[in-house]
Amino acid sequence: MKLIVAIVNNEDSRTVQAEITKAGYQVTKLSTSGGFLRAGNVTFLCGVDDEKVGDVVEIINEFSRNRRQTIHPTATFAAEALLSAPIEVTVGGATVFVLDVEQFYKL
Ligand code: 2BA
Repeated sequence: MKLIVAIVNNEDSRTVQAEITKAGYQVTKLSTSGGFLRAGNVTFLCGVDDEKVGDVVEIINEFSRNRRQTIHPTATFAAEALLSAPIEVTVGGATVFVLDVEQFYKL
């Protein structure tokens, strides 16, 4: 068994969650935020049999888009504000980790 940990943009999260569920997998949604942009994102936990990992990753890939996002240092890093111009970064689609599950219980 594997645990898929997928960090997804807030704007894609409803669709990703719906599609994972529609495909018959169980998923848990956590409200998280990125360390760099300090903006909200969503982390999904999805435990699946090894042979199903590709299927779930494909769903996440299909429904997660790349976005250009601008960070305004004045709004976040007050101390460096005078020195810094806005920074544009590409966020996503999704950041996905696949972990081995040592034990799994439903008690
Ligand atoms: P954030 O940390 O808010 O990062 C948002 C985007 O900013 C990143 O997009 C990346 O393009 C850029 N970025 C992040 N750290 C940077 C840095 N030190 N210097 C320059 N640019 C930087 P993504 O790579 O698509 O990541 C989206 C979100 O996924 C991240 O939000 C974070 O919450 C999570 N994430 C990404 N890689 C991770 C990792 N290795 N471990 C844990 N979480 C990760």
